[in-house]
Amino acid sequence: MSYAYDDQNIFAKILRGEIPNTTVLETEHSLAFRDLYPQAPTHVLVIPKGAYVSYDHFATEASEAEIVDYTRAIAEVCRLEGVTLTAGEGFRMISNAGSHGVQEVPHLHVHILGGRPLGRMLAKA
Ligand code: DGP
Repeated sequence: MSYAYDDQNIFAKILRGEIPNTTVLETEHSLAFRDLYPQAPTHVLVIPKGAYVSYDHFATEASEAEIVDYTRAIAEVCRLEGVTLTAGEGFRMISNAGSHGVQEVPHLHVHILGGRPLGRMLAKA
């Protein structure tokens, strides 16, 4: 079964310039911008420009150039935000997928969170 991508999702609209965003970094294949509802002092979303729903979709079907660009863009955002282990106190990356992952926007995004202690990874169910 192939992955279905809805090009009316909010991040597709951001990529088309139809709605504004606060850009942190733009590269050939990736865009990073601030989350509209930040949950930590650093809360940046990093998305590929390609039409991928989730990380598994991206890792399966993206080109090597896209994968390298996206991976490096995530690292560069961490550097720009001062949360790397070389310059700061660390961060958390989260990428939600599908209904069990509670993904609201069906375009691959990695949340980069930092700037304060983030607590345990998951709340107890
Ligand atoms: P997720 O549950 O992983 O799909 O998280 C989606 C995130 O997207 C959530 O933290 C809020 C954020 N978000 C939703 N709409 C917008 C928007 O229009 N602009 C920005 N910058 N962030 C948005």
